[in-house]
Amino acid sequence: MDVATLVEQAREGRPRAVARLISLVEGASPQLREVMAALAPLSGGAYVVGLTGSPGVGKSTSTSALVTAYRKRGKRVGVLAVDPSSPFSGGALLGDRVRMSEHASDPGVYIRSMATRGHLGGLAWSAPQAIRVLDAAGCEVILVETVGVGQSEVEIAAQADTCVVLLAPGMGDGIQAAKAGILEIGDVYVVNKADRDGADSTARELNHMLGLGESRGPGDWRPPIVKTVAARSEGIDEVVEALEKHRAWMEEHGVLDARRRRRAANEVENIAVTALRERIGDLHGDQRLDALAERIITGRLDPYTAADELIESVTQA
Ligand SMILES: Nc1nc2c(ncn2[C@@H]2O[C@H](COP(=O)(O)OP(=O)(O)OP(=O)(O)O)[C@@H](O)[C@H]2O)c(=O)[nH]1
Ligand SMILES: [Mg+2]
Repeated sequence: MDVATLVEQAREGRPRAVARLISLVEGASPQLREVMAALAPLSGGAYVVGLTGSPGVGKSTSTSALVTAYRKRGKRVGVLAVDPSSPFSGGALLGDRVRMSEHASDPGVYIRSMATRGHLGGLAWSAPQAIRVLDAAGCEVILVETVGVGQSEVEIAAQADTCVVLLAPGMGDGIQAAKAGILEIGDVYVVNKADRDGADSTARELNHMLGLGESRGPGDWRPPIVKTVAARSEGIDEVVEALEKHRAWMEEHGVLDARRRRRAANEVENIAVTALRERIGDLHGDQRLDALAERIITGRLDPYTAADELIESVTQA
């Protein structure tokens, strides 16, 4: 099927076409150029929410409950579950499919898991493109769940319009959160599993830690802390309320535009760096690289100048 037809069908919200387009993204297909060119004028309408937090904290359960909450408000919802550490989509995310199964027959919901398939640039490169596909397909809210709290997961979540950081009682979560660098990126904090002991103290500890870094002026956003029992959908309406408040605040202060510009700039940078790395990678065994190496080991050239020459030679033509 040609790209124009696929894009047209995706725009009508046909799940198969959306799936095909995201598979093209996941597989770093050469057709992506054409796909992205066709999607460019169609996207920009979706509100993108990132959810991150330690494994098992309840991200998928919360995501599923949020889908229900947004559906009640009449919104079309996309869910992207990304696993930067895994080359396989599906495996680790199989459980999620079960948790999301109640939405499987709802045409107003599109759910997809995605992995890196080990290609260069990984999800930093492909997640924004998958988001663009869902956006063009008419999803008004896109929930992006990242598995784990490593650097790349945090980066993906931090690039959303609004970033939700989840914690749960116990596990010395406050300290873990601080270590993972997620105390800086949350716009909304959720203490999930509030049916368990220690939720109040986790919320207090979090509140204290957030306050420590505080140098906020009037009108600045103060990330709220919401307690939830996602498994029973308790507190989920409050999360939606916090999200809507953050969105309104961003719009009022020009932050939404700024974030989207930064996201687009990152995306361009990632594509450019990936292209450059691929071209340089193609040079292995090439005589140009060998010649530079030869001049370095014989003391005729320093590695910086050699790198400049290399960049120049791969960016020509
Ligand atoms: N007691 C309790 N358990 C919950 C709650 N929310 C989720 N769980 C359970 O916690 C476990 C993990 O939930 P998930 O939603 O899969 O957590 P996750 O953060 O998506 O996990 P990964 O994707 O593996 O990182 C499941 O067994 C859920 O049923 C809650 O509010 N209270
Ligand atoms: Mg999950």
